[in-house]
Amino acid sequence: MKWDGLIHQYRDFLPDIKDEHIVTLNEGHTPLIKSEDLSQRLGLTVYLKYEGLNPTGSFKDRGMTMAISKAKEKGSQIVMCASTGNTSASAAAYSAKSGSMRCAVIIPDGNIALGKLAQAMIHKAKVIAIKGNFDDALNIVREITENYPVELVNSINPFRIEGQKTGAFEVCDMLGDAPQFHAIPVGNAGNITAYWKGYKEYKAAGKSQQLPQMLGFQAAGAAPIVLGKPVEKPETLATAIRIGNPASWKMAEAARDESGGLIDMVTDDEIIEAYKILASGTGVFVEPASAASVAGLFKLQKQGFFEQHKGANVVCTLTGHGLKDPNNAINNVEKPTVIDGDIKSVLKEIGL
Ligand code: AN7
Repeated sequence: MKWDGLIHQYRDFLPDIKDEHIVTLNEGHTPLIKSEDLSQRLGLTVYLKYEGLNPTGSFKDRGMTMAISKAKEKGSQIVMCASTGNTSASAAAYSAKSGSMRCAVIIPDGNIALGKLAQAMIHKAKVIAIKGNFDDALNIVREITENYPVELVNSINPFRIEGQKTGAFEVCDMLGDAPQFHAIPVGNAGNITAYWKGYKEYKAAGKSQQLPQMLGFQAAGAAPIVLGKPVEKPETLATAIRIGNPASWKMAEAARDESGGLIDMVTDDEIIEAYKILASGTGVFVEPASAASVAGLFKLQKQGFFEQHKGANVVCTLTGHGLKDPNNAINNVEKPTVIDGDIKSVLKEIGL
């Protein structure tokens, strides 16, 4: 199958853009993996939309191809974003691919995963670390992009949402219809907004028959939508979703309410448990924020939420690759023991 990236694939559903302006790394077409282990544990039929397999290792590439292409069409020379890491990695890579744009990113110092920082830097973005959190960084970026000829590529940029909604199209295309439930982590709330928009548009076009209930999950230390008020000092080890005042707050609530779904929160312990179960039981390595969707399903299952829905299809968006954040993995496993380098010692260690 020929795959030239999601703009070419889903052009009829996306803003107009000429071929010459399209900036693509052939993102999208990520696998929808059936998890027998999670299906059995949850009494559901669980599919994992593994967005870690996008070119920069996260779902952000879907929105970034659209936003950077539109910036190129406009003749922008500089793009800018605030980021907990993945947006900056993606913006940096797509700016590099554009061949004409520079990229500046503002990140919260000390709170972005190592892999993401490495990506932004190797793609030659101007990386600015501030003493503050994501919400502070986004305020600065908003102010600068309003007053200078700089293109904002956070998900407030509507082209980001447009690109990201293709995740829902792919789920429907691969599954034959929308699932009954769609579980997704919520940080700045762009992705839940995008998926819901995608599901609605696909159904309206006759490409799918049903709409899912959207199940969004925030980290307990950074759960403004669940608490109904901004969180001044968000804290979670899932640094990707360490966000206290999401830009797409209202639209996330609309996705929740229109779909008859919910937005709940999961603790860091629950996130890490789901993170380990995904890796050891299904063979899928994600970053902690991504595991929030699976942690949320476990929480709901314990509460009896799925009692009436045995075997129902549920799709979890696994937003980012585990290799983004190797420190979290290493801190949560037993370190290998160092032994003598002879066969006898190795056999003993394996238990043979
Ligand atoms: C792995 O990169 O906000 O609710 O600045 O990286 O659409 O914000 C990242 C968010 C989930 C939350 N999972 O998505 C950023 C940033 C991962 C993420 C989210 C993010 P939104």
